[in-house]
Amino acid sequence: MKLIIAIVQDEDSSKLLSKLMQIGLSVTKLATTGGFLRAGNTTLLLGVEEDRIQEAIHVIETVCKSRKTMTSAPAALTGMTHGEYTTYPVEVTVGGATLFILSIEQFLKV
Ligand code: 2BA
Repeated sequence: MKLIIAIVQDEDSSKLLSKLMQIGLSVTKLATTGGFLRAGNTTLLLGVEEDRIQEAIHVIETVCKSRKTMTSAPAALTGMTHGEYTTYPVEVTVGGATLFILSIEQFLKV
């Protein structure tokens, strides 16, 4: 068995959860926050048998779309007192999904 940790955008999470449940995969949904944007995203935990890993990845790929969002990056103000900063908008492409796939030593329900 493997553990898929999938970080997805909130907008995709409901549809993705439904699709994964429809094909009989067990999923746990966590509300998480991205370190860069400091915005909400969703992390799904899926314990998946090895022979269904590609199927799970395919569903995630199909549902999760990449999107562009604006964030602000700090920039030094030229000619201002030392240490003064302003921000400027930066476009960032987020997603589809960030996946970590780990081998599971033991899977128990006690
Ligand atoms: P965030 O950390 O909020 O990042 C959102 C998006 O901002 C990223 O999209 C990426 O396009 C951009 N980004 C992140 N760090 C950056 C940096 N230092 N400089 C410039 N742009 C940066 P994704 O790559 O699709 O990542 C979406 C979310 O997946 C991330 O949200 C984070 O929660 C998670 N994630 C991505 N890579 C990760 C990693 N190696 N470890 C843990 N979590 C990760």
